[in-house]
Amino acid sequence: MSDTPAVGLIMGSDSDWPVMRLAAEALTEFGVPHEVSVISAHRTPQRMLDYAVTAVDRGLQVIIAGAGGAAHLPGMVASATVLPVIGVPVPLKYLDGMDSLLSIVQMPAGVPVATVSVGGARNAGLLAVRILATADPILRSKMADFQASLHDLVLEKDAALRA
Ligand code: RP5
Repeated sequence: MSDTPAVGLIMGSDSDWPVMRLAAEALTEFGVPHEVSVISAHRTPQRMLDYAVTAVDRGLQVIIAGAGGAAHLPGMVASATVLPVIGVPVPLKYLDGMDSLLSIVQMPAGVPVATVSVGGARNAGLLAVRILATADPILRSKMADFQASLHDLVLEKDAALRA
């Protein structure tokens, strides 16, 4: 895998980083080069569009977009790029992230966003790895090893219950 960022990790505010860093950590674990940016659909709309329309030419293959509240960033980015977009509903102080979830998941037909659970940034990172792995046998093998480690962990915990 080249050093060019394959995944663009964006979020509406730096206040989303404590959640979104889990996606970055998953990508780092798998050695996936990625870039991180704060891009707000509401406060920097032109920057958001510029990011989305230049994403393919810059070599990005997947975009992970996290936002909270009126979370329009993932959907608007998906409307301006052909790349797969994974949306992360970031939970805020009120409404337990339900506002974020519904804002991201309920997309109109024709403009898909793959939405993970509220706060599910780690799974967003892992899903990005799986998407990239469809064309990368080494990444596919790393994902298989990771899944095997999950399996082994469950068996260890199971055995510990009866120890
Ligand atoms: C959203 O507004 C951001 O994604 C963030 O979750 C939320 C609050 O942003 P700040 O007021 O903390 O900058 O657009």
